[in-house]
Amino acid sequence: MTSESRRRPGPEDVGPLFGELFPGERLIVVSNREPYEHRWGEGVGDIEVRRPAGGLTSALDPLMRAVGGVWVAWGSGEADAQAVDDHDRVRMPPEDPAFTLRRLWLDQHDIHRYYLGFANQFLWPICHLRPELTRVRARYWERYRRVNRRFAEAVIDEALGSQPLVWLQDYQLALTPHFIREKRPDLSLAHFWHIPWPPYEIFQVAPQGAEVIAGLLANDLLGFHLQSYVNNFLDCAERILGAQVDWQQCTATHAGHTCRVRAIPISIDVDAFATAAHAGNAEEQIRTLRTRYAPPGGILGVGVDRMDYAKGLPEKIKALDFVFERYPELHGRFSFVQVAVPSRTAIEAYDELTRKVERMVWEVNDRFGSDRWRPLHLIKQALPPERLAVLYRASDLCVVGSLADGMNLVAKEYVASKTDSDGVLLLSRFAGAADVLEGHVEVNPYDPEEYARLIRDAIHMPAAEKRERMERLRGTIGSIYLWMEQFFRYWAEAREAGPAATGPATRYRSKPAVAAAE
Ligand code: ADQ
Repeated sequence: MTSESRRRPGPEDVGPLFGELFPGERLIVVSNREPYEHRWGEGVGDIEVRRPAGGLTSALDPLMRAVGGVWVAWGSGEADAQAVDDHDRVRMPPEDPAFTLRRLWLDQHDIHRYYLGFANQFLWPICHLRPELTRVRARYWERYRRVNRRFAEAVIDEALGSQPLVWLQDYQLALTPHFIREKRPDLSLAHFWHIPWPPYEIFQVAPQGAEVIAGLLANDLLGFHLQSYVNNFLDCAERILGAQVDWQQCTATHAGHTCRVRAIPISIDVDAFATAAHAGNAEEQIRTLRTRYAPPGGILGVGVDRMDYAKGLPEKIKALDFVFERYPELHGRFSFVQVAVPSRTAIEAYDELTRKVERMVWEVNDRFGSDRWRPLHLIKQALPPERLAVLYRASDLCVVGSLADGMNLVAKEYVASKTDSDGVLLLSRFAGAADVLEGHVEVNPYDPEEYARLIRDAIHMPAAEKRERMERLRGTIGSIYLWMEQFFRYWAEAREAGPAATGPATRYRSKPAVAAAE
């Protein structure tokens, strides 16, 4: 059966699938970010519910609605504490309560040291191959451990008297599986790591690397986007922690427990983007966007990224600078809109990046722009996915120029929104998406002249080639629901394989693991 002939699973399929693989079982999802926030409304004492933007939380929402269960997350909304009961629980979604959101609270030190500190100034840069941007501080690590333990305690509390499946998300919670397993060795734990895992040569910089790996190996299943991240992780597990790795089975055994490590590339809700790109007054919105940003009768390019050094924004702007310098025939014929929503602004590297990007955009516009034509537009705003879908559809090409990226959902969102098959996706070879997609134009963000040439070629690409490439892209795009299905199938296999295997005595190459470091 081809990917075209098989119906793409939708949000309505995830509940039944979970029920089929795990009949009658409860699910606890754990993530740093929460799926719903409570905020103060207009009137005195009014509380409103908001869904923070985020592909993953919106994709897990249909699952939780179908399965019920509990979602444990940081209560980050300003009125969150007012909305919960005495056990920090609130039923969600508000219009049709189906699952329990269990909030835990972070104080300023937690946010600064656990979230902005160890998670975002150590794990994020090290996993994105930027050891020079790491900031190693004992207080960050200490607080990361403490907050991870509190997430574990909330899970243990919610699991009291039952044996739910526990699904953890991402790099903020690397130690939580270990802390859960310590108290509840009977629970089945699975984890998805959304960012890359770096090669051993880079990860060995991590002073607490052994503990981080041991924390993750307490899972029964650990998912990454790509096999190369799986291999890097297993290599680190073997060389840093001394875990026993079975390279054939892709498992690692540590402290008598075996964890299966699998590549499961994430995707998006393809139909939701396709539908949004055509919704209601989409045609009118497209005309408005093109009138505002594209030169009359000309070409419009788009980029959508969080303002993050991993996304390669200065490199992209440098390439666009070369486009306008080398190809003057494009003056007044081509404009580029970069949506770059500021994130983690309390961290200096991010603040510096914002200033650098603003300066570079200003310089390009100053050098090449005129009264009637602006080459670059920088939009530093968060846009709802429906508006992004229309912007994608309005654009003739999309440039994703990451220097390192676990997957990159924007690349897939562009393809899903370009239902008319008349766009070109330029995609960095350093984004995970470049490994799974076919039909994009691959760029190397470190080679600005070639990058510029490829943008120029994309502008002139014949319609037939665009269509042929878009069709190949569409055939390889996957779906968030297929990702979930694959994840659950691996999880079911891991459970069927029975209780944790007992491996040989562990040898440590560096520091002792979490258990010994208590
Ligand atoms: P991110 O680093 O956040 O995700 P990405 O995969 O591109 O990177 O996802 C960003 C999401 O935010 C997209 O859904 C995008 O539409 C949205 N977004 C970006 N700018 C926005 C804006 N201005 N307004 C509104 N929404 C905006 C991490 C990893 C990735 C991995 C994902 C999922 O770093 O590599 O693909 O998790 O696993």
